[in-house]
Amino acid sequence: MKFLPFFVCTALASSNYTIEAHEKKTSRADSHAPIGVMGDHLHKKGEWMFSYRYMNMQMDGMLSGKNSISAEQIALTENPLSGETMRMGNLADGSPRLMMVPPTYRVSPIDMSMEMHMIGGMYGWSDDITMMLMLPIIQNKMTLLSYGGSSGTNSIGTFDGDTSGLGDVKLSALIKYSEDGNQKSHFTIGLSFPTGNTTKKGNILPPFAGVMTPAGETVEIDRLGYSMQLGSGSYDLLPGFTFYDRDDNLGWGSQISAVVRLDNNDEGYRLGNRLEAQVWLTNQWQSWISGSVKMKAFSEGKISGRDDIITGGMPLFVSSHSGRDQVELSIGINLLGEDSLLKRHRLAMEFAVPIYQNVNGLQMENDWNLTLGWQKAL
Ligand SMILES: [Cu+2]
Repeated sequence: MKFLPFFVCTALASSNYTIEAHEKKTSRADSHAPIGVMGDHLHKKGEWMFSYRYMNMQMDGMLSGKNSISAEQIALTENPLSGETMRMGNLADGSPRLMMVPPTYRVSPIDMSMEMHMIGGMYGWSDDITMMLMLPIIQNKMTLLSYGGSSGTNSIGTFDGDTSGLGDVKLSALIKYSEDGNQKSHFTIGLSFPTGNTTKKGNILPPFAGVMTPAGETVEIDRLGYSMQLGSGSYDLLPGFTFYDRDDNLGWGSQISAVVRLDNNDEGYRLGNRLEAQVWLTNQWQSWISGSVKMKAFSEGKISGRDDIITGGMPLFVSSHSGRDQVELSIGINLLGEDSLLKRHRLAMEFAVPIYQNVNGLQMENDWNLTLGWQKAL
């Protein structure tokens, strides 16, 4: 028993050290998945975490199925929306200028960036259930090329379209399924609310520019294409399952998740359902830095129904030109602050490139995706 006082003294003297050691044990650079993975971890009861992610998805050129298709080829392709009536700006007297959609596409997307600022909050409801709220602010920007006349490949100039605002807010519960040492798994069940605008309008450079209107001057149309809208317009169910295991400094994880559209939106369509699977490997080089490689595959269905106001001479106005299968590879870095001001601040980066894309109809080709993130647990 003479060891007891010694033990107590040592324990008291080293209690600071013990707390730090404990934190180091539970907070490791690799205890979060690559930053592109959402809802990868749980929190302890009463613990808060705030996060900010900047995401940039860059699209370049067009695909027909798996193959690249040039803007000129698109201008020679028949448009299924041909013959529909659309408003293209107003006449001098202020009345709508109604035009018939020409037989072939007159506008082709050249490139697009979809930027997202995502503000996230997590809260440990209990040790087994973590609530997660995600609030996205979206900025879409597209550059397009217009062709003059009702057919042919006489290009008359490029123009930009952009939309921005709040996207669909998502609320999820992460429910612990198992925990055995470093091996953890949880279910996710979430709901996406239709807070993103689906009625954004914009301008296009019309095929009659330079003839009926001044050269280079854009006119207003009543609704931009599906991919420029900011939300799904529907309530979407977000189920998922995440697994993570680690052996010393080598870890691996996987997540299966889905987006199930629960209803048609007010515009008369629903976006396709989405199924996604990702697997990642992590290697922690130091307790404050880990690297990762990840493979992600997803399959997204076509839009069912359509928005009758979305029409015109552009492939992305066709509702069936939506949904795709894609596989991408990414590398990532997680940093974890361990001392003073930086303590428990996390910074992370992930960069992904697609290695396989197969789109329905004619759609833009994904070039790369970048995610930067900051996280802080309280
Ligand atoms: Cu968290």
